[in-house]
Amino acid sequence: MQQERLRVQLKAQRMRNDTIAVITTPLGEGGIGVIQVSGPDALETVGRVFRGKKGGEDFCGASSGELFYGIVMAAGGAASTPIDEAIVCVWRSEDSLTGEDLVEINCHGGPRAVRNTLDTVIEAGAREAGWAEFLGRGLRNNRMDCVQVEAQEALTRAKTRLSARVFLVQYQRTLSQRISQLEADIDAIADNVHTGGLPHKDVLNKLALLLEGLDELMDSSVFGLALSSPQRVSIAGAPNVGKSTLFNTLLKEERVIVHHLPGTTRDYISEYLSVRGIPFELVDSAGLRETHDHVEKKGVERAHEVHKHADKVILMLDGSRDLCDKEWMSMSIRNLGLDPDKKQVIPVVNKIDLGVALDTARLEAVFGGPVCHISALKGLGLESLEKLLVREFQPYIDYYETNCGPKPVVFTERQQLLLSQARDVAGEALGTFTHTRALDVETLGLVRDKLREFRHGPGHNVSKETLQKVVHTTEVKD
Ligand SMILES: Nc1nc2c(ncn2[C@@H]2O[C@H](COP(=O)(O)OP(=O)(O)OP(=O)(O)O)[C@@H](O)[C@H]2O)c(=O)[nH]1
Ligand SMILES: [Mg+2]
Repeated sequence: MQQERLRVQLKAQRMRNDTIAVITTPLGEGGIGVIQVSGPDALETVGRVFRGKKGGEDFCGASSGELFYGIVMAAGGAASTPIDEAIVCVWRSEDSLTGEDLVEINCHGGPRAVRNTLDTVIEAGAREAGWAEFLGRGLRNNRMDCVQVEAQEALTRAKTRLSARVFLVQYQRTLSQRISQLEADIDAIADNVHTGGLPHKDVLNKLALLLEGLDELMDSSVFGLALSSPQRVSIAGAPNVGKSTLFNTLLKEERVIVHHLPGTTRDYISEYLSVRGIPFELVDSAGLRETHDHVEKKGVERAHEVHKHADKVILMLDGSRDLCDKEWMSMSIRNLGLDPDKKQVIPVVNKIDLGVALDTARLEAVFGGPVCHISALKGLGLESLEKLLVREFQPYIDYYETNCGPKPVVFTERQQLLLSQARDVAGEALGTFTHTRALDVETLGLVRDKLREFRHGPGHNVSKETLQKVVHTTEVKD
């Protein structure tokens, strides 16, 4: 048992220090594919299979940023066959993303060409690894912290120009710096408690400021999470009110079938949509009604499920006619099977181009908020609908649109959870201090620990579990 554990430990240690090769571009058809080779023997490994066009270059003695143009040859001596042409760039450990010697091979794109080059590098001595392990080395060697790794991952999945911008700003350490500033503030308070240098009023002020800082970051998470995990918006309503027409109009394409006969849409369909830079997943589904048609019935059941799990629901009505008493009776968030506490319902009156016969004042009273008036067919009133969709993000959109400089934004659930824990403990410390005038340094230390974990992961070392929490795209290999 003990021997087995030792064997696993030794293997893990060996893997931590060996030379790895990773394909860092998507395996699809494209002009260029990139393979990164990182580790103590990166230059020697690539040097075994790469021949510079000029010949005689000192590849292994290259310095950071040097570029070489040449051929990747099959491993196995001078008579070996060419595998691909490539431009190779060298980064020495002090300048590289991983904190190790790094060779970047830019070969021809396309799954086969890239795979051939990777296989050659592996035959020359590197071990194939995933992106997570590659980034993990950067984490372990303090080239990046967890927040930067998360930002880099979020950047690869960014759906809108705004999200790419916000993630880049966080990758450039804006959020990390704000967190370390809060950590330093905590240290300063704790130091003053030890030396007894600060009057009670000043400590109180500093604690309140700390809490304010944490709250401000917490507020940003609504915006950041909407960018990293797009909210689901479903369009609900009776058949024929114009749901599919709105779906097409918002997407600016004839994506789904529109017809004057009620009961046209059966399956649900979703597409990504950007509203003022906020990505949403928009869903169209069957119109809600009692029906004996078996297929339509299935569609209605699915539609109910979609609305139940959506983050926001656009509840659409046909404004060109009023509802009958029975319909008004069923017109409430609960009767529609929606949870009033969990989601935002946006009532929308459609077909205003035909004149409004619906009692919209009564509708406003039922939902206790503004009602949107639109014509999905003529494209009228869509701005007000879009405004309502992004209203809770508006201050952040305005901030980023007016180029006011970098702003820290919390953008993953891991970050949000740690921050809310830090905030709760800080609130406790403030409460105790206000009542007892004694500062519990241990409690303050807990806040600091949560913030450290925010930047560096649990235990401040990079375990497989940490990586898996931080990087979702690639499975972390043992
Ligand atoms: N005049 C007018 N007609 C509209 C408007 N929006 C939709 N329509 C028409 O209403 C009819 C139904 O539109 P759909 O978009 O298919 O309605 P739906 O709610 O998806 O219907 P189901 O799929 O059956 O649930 C079509 O003839 C549309 O052209 C509008 O704003 N004004
Ligand atoms: Mg439809």
